[in-house]
Amino acid sequence: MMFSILLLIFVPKSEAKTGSLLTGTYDPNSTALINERRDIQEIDVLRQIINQETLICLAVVKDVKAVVDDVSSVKRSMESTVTIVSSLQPALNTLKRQVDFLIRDNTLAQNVKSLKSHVDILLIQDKISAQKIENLERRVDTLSKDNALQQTVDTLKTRVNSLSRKQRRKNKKIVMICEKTIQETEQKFNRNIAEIYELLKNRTLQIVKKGSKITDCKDHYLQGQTQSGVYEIYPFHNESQVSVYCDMETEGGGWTAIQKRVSGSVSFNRTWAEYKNGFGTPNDSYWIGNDVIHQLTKRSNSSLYVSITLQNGRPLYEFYLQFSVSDEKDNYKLFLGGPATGTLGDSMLDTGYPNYSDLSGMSFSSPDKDNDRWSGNCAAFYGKGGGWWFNRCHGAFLNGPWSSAYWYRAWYPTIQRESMVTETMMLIRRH
Ligand SMILES: [Ca+2]
Repeated sequence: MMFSILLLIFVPKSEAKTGSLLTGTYDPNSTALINERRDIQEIDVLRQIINQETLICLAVVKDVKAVVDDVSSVKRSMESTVTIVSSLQPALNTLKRQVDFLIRDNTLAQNVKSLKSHVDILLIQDKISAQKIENLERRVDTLSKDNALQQTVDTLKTRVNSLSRKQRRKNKKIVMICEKTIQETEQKFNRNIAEIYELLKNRTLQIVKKGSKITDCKDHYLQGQTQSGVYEIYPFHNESQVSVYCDMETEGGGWTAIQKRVSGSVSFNRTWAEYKNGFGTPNDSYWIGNDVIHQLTKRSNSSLYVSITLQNGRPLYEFYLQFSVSDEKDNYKLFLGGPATGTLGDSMLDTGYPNYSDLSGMSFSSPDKDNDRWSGNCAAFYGKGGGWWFNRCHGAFLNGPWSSAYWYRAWYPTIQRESMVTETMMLIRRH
């Protein structure tokens, strides 16, 4: 449109100038001619400018056309893209729904998160382990490079091996010495044992043969005899043995029975000589003998334990701390001392009637030998009499006629019915 307007304006003006020159008078220096020339020059310049602008316009038109073509191409491309996008829209919608579903699935998300954390931890641990390994490798390298340390270790190993060998040799030597010492000691010990055995054997044989050590039941008890029964004792320190009954159970055991009555089969109506030497049998009823009693009590202080058992089985007793009997020249005088303790009560030592019943200090009397303080003979007064330490006469008399109406005051006042007595014993034990 712009190109067409420019052509209409310039073409008529140029033709108008040229017609004027052809029709007038020619004067090269005239003003009209000069003006005309100047106009022609300007027209040429304008023509050149127009030509140039025309060329420019043509180029612009060409460019515009190219732009228009490009725009069309872009428009087509956009339309194609829109078409493609439209065709992909369903697939995009599906993907969007899947993504939304995954976002809503918290469990899966948490699992993924947990796994991720775990993986992170593993990675950290792996990193730490790698670091440790690296450090260790560096230390190993350092150590392996440390020749001085290695040399020290080798030196120490050598020293330890050397010391170990020396110690082994030393230990072996010590063991040999110890074994030799043990062997010699064992031989010496065996020789000593054999010598001691022979010594004890000979000594035991001597003791058994002579009975020099077994003076009473206490010796038997001290040698391990704990069963009550009849034993042999050697109160005179010679080969004269005496059979006695030993009570190994009462009040600690070791008691020697100087009198024992369990039946009336053994009469106690005996002579002075019989009481001196003893009579009866220890496993039943017996009197040990006044000489033996004196022998047993002359060297050591002794105690007396009187035991009386009644028909109902009730055992009664009285204990006197001090008991001894003098020899025959002194008429086997009785020495009795307290304290007296027991269930019988004291009927020998302190009866309340010292001039009549107390027996300590009294001589022994028998039916055939009157040593009592009474005008008559207490030992022979009671029908079938018996030997005893009488005063004027007694409060206790254990050798009376067994189960007889003549047995009077066996242990007054506790025992007043002598027929009820089933067993008596007089036990002595040295201190
Ligand atoms: Ca008399």
